[in-house]
Amino acid sequence: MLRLYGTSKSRASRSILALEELGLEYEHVPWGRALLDPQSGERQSLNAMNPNGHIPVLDHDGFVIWESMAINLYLGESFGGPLWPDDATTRGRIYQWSFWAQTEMDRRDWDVARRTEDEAVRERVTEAKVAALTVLDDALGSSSYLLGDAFSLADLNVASTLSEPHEGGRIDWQRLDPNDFGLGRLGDWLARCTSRPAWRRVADLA
Ligand SMILES: N[C@@H](CCC(=O)N[C@@H](CS)C(=O)NCC(=O)O)C(=O)O
Repeated sequence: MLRLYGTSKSRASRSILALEELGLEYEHVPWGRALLDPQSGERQSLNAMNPNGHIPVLDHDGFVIWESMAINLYLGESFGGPLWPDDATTRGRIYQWSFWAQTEMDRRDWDVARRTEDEAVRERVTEAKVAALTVLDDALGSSSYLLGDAFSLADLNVASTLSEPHEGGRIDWQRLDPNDFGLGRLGDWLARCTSRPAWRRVADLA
């Protein structure tokens, strides 16, 4: 039994997408707003499962795991399928891009730009973001997907870090359009990923 905790309007969407793309049966527990109340049952239960107090958390037959990318790699390894290649070098690329998404894009220090009124800070963060996105645009080259012609967990993990399903294929809370920054390959790739049926299904979830 697979149970995923966390609203789709959060980083939990990455792992919900992995469950959907892998075609797995799972129960979704859309914890979100109630977590803001330290006394709520949801908050107490979440803290008991994840000492960091964050969603998503996956419970697989009593094995509890947190961190969205770790959950997705665990799902790939456990359930395989076309998103999980047989050879170690191709899997290495999936690890590479998953860690890249976490360290180069999902940056805590960039969160300050969200809360500040200081335009200069916002501009600096946007510039840094575009520089990192250029690495991704270059890596795509003439390929449809990060590992070649087929959608893989590398694409899922990176695209879902850039744009949650309800963000309409735009990047982060700023809703950046890669085409506005001359990153056309990235724009096309992101549109390909975020228009997949799984993405549309998850956008409609609580
Ligand atoms: N690196 C973690 C980050 C998880 C995270 O920051 N989750 C946020 C939601 S997007 C959260 O749980 N916020 C509520 C809280 O921290 O109380 C992951 O990818 O799973």
